[in-house]
Formats: sequence, structure tokens, C-alpha cells
Amino acid sequence: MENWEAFLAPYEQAIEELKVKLKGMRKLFEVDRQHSPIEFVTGRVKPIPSILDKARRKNVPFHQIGEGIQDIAGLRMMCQFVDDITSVVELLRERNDFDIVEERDYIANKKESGYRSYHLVLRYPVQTVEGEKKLLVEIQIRTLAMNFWATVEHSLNYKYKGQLPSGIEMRIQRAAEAAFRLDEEMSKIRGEIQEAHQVFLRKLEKNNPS
Ligand code: 0O2
Repeated sequence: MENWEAFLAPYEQAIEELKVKLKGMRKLFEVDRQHSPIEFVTGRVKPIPSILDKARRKNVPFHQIGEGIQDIAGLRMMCQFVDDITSVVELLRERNDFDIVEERDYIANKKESGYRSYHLVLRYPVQTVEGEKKLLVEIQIRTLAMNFWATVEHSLNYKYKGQLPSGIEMRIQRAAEAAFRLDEEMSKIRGEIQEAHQVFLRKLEKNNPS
């Protein structure tokens, strides 16, 4: 690539815009005193060495990197409860500022590693000095427990260059199941948790009247 900076600039722009928009969705629930299905949002542009690695792994020719690698721009939306993931996906499907071009449900169909998340691939329009560019952007939607597991597993894979020792591989798979059970347990006491949150908010308002 002759000029990575110029190639990646619209992706940076897409991430900045979408972070504002997706965080804004959370704010609207807060203002309305409703439970927000979105806990927090992060975003990043894939580092150049990771783009090149993935292109090599997936046999994507250099000139097709923008189409062949769907997560050059990637966002994550973290939720408290598994059911919140469905609500977030529905909210995103209703939006008209991008098109959803692919959905991958790694919650119903977990990966062999134990990975769970819901992936959406968007085509998002960015206004550049050369006119509009419609870029692919990946959004991963997961619970806090799924995120904890994925973050730890990602670091271990990085440390062991993708070849986890079998003892660790077994433990990390067990941890994935434990995270899944945690999500199930939390779903069962969801009503209690939300009521407690409302009590907390009311107390906060009483102590800090505006
Ligand atoms: P990073 O560092 O997270 O950006 P693939 O061919 O499977 O690599 P593809 O076709 O883009 O990729 O599809 P997929 O699997 O839907 O999405 C890949 C991304 O999902 C990964 O990006 C991870 O972020 C996440 N992911 C998928 N499988 C796993 C897994 O087993 N463990 C963890 N921790 N994350 C996973 P990258 O490019 O791997 O890297």
C-alpha cells in the first residue's frame, strides 16, 4: 500500500462517527430512565500489521483489502444481558444511516474456541474530499461476560501465537461455558437487578436535586 494514512483515514472517520451515534443510543435510554440494552461501546481501526496478517491468511489480494477484510473498522457494543443483544440488533436494523450486509450469530452457533458474540457487517457511507465512500464496518455485540472471555482468550492466543497448550485450551473452553452460565444466571435475576438500579437512581436524584 503506497499510502496507508490516506487509505485508513475514512475508516477512522467512520469509527469516530459511529462511536458518537452508538453511544448516543445509550444516552437516549438514560434520559428516558429506561434500562439501556447498551452498557458501553468501543471502536478501533485495525492496526496495519493485523490487516496484512489477515489478508495473507484469507488470501485477499492487496487491491481488494477494503472489500475482503470486513473489520478494518470495528466496533463493539457490550450489553448486560443476553436478551439485550437481540434488542440492540433490532435497534440497529431499524436505522437508516447504514445498510446491514451480513449477520453472523456466534451465540446460537458458538465457535469451536468457545467464542460467543453477534456480528453485524455494515456498509457505512463516509463523506470524503473525493466524495462519498461506502465502507464495510463490523460491529460485535456481546455481553460483559462474553467480552471478558474473548479479551482473555485473545491475549492468550497472542501470547502463544495461536497454539494454546492443551491444558490451557481445555481451561479456556471451560471458562467459556462458565461465562455462558453466568449470563444465564444473570438473566434469571434480571428483574431484581433492574429494580435495584432504579432504586439507586431515585436515591441519587433525591440526594442531588437539580
Ligand atoms: P481482532 O484482533 O479482534 O481485530 P476470521 O477469518 O474468523 O479471522 P472473519 O471472516 O472476519 O474472520 O470473521 P469473524 O470470525 O466473524 O470475525 C473475526 C473477529 O471476531 C476477530 O477479529 C475477533 O475480533 C472475533 N473473533 C472471532 N473468533 C474469535 C475467537 O475464537 N476468539 C476471540 N477472542 N475473538 C474471536 P480478528 O481479526 O481475529 O482480530
